[in-house]
Amino acid sequence: NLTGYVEAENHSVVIGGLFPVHYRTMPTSDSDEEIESPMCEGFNFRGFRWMKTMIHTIKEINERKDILPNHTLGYQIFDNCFSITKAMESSSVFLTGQEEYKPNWRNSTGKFLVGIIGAGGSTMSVAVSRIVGIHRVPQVGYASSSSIFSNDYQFPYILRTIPSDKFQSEAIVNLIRHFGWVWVGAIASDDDYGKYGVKFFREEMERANLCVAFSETIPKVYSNEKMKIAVDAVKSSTAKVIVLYATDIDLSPFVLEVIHHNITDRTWIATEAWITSALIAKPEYFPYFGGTIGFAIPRSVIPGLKEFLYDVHPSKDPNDVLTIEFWQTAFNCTWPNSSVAYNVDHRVNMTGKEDRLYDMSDQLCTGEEKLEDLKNTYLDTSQLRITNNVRQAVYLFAHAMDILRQDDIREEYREKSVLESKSILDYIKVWPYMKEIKFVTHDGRKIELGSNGDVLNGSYDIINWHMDNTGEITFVKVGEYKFTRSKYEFVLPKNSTLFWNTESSRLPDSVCTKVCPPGTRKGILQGQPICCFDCIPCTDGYVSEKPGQRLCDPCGENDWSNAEKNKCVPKHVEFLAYEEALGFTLVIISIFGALVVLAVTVVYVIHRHTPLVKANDRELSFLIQMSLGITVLSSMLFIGKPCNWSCKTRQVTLALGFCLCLSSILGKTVSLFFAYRISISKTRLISMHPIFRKLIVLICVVGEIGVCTAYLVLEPPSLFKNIEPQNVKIIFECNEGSIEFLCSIFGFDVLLALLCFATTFVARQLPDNYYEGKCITFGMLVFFIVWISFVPAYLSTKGKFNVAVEIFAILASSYGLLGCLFLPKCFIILLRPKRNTDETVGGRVPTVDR
Ligand code: TCR
Repeated sequence: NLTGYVEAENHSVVIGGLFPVHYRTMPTSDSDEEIESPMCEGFNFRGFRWMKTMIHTIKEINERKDILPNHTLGYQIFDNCFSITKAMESSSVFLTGQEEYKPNWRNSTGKFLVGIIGAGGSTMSVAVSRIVGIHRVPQVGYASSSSIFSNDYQFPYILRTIPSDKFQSEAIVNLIRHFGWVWVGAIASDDDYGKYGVKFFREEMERANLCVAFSETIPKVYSNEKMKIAVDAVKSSTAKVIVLYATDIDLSPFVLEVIHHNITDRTWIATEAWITSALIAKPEYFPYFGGTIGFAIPRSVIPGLKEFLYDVHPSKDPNDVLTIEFWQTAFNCTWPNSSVAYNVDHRVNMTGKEDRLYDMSDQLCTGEEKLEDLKNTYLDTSQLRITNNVRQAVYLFAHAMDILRQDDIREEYREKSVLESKSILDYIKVWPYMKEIKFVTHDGRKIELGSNGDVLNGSYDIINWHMDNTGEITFVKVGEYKFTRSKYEFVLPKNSTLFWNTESSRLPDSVCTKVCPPGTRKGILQGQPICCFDCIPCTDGYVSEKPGQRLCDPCGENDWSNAEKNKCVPKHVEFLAYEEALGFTLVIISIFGALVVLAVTVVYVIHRHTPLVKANDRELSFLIQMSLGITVLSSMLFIGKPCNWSCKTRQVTLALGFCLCLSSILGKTVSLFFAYRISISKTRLISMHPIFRKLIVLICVVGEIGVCTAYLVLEPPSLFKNIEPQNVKIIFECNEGSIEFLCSIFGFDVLLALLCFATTFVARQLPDNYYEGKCITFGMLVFFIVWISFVPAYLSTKGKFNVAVEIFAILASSYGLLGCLFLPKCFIILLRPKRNTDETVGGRVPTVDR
């Protein structure tokens, strides 16, 4: 089934060629009795062109006289169908000359091979499986944990008794999360174990929203620069927790490097491949590697193994070179008359730092050396972990063949049982029984393999390195991690004591940036991993109460952030309070005003029979005093926390007060106006009857009351809490209800004021003993000035000042009127009583009707 071209005869040499002339191989099924090379499909024109070009070039060279004149080249070219299997198959054809699917291979034992256990590390297992896999030889890995073997397409004939590293990478991330680390470095060995392990680890970290600070590899062949890169990464990073994904053998040069650079204060997370390794767990490394935490295959006790291991002695078999070497190395002596050289570990020397000196020992071994005195990993049966995997790998074959045997017996028609046949095809028979096998181990553990040859469930021990009293490193089991394909269970009892190799032995923290304190939020740093961030204080009105918040939360409508931005506090309520200086002053002024009004009234009452008081309508004067009292006191309604009733009454009271005041003044000015007209026309017009003046007042006030009532009934003002979210304060103010009504009630007042002014302005020249006209004119001017300047001041202030401006205007205008209208008169009444006599009054001026 191998396709290609050969042209070899008559040539001195041939060049082999492999080209992808097809895109893929067609799937084969397990049940095929006859093993055949897979068929190819999908013709690849490009590959075909490459292949043709090789032939063309060889022909060209053969025709040329100037190059290789006495030789001609032949070729043997195969289509590899872009597949590893085909490529391996054809490459062995190059070497053996056999069509590989009918190979003439035989096991050197002369017996039939059921499968292979091994080959230890993942990278080696990959290589082995490439070759034995094309013949569908089952392979059981006991330490090949890389997740690539889960890929059934690439490695269909590999089974394992060690869990896939996918589980371990997940477990490591769960451990990291458990301890609250977020910023973790990773160092991998430069092989399928480290690289795929770290790849999975990174993916899991990302999924858990944690960050990998750096990820470097330890070179397989010692290289100063490459090692420096890894060590520098560890040294310069702020990550204090580092995952080491490597086997102990690959790791040891790195360990020496760490010690050489005196890198302490790091916490190492170990993978199962070095957590219990005697190569790393040396007491002298403890200052650097103490507190290491990681996962291990659960320990097992294998009955009888210890005795078997002790039953080793070089004298038993002079050809057992491994035992001799074991003995020589263990006891540091040379076995007499043996050809086995004393072995030196070159790899250790390669790092440039001698780990331990291996000298050729002059001492001869006596054979009396006691294994019991030896403290050696070989004899240490306290940590049987991978060892147990080896055992289970053997059992896996045995169980599979046992089931096959039972099936065999049942199929009685079969002449010869498969196990006895010498047919090369027979391991193909065993294979289906190995797949998806289930069995129970000697210590009661269930082993179950999935369809891709991975163990489906299992557990890891969580191991922490402590130092015991004797100065030895002990592997303390602090927890357990159980997993199935979809679930995991992380058991780390609270009371288990953990040793951390940090100052003060506290749990190390490995973060890029410390958690943002309350009051701040995480700010993304451009181009940096999510674990590195800025802490940005919350803006006003926003808070973060817990540490490490991504966003600040807005405070509710009634709340505002405090200065530290870690709490929402009720907003400050603003209104013009009695207690505060401004409010208090205004109250004083208004009460004082009311007292002044009262005083004036008292003076007027006492002197009610004097001409001055009687002149120009006494009653109206009293009304004016009363109304001024009302307006001055109404300003108090504006002070204090507004409530519904004060909002309703304040504007109306004010408007009515002014209305009463102004209409009374109007009553006076109208009569002055008439008096003036009479005086200039010199004709005796009927002067105004006093009742008309009262009538004016009455009509005005009743009209105003009507409008005010409508205002209060239809669209009354009400309390309004001004809660703007972006505002630091809640402003208590009055919503004035209908602006139209408000304008009309005050508009009416303004109209009255204008009328007053107009009439009195015309009549100001009236010779009047008490300057009534001039006083009113002046008072009205003050009134206008105050209220005109009030408008811009009112519009440009906010909150309580707004109210204060209004009160100020009320008081100022009231005081103005009070001062202009009554002060000069009181002056006359009290201090110039002479001027307040009938003669003066009667003699000089035409008296306006009493
Ligand atoms: N898988 C590693 C090799 C390995 C190993 C070990 C070597 C594992 N555990 C213990 C020595 C001791 C796990 C690999 O390459 O797949």
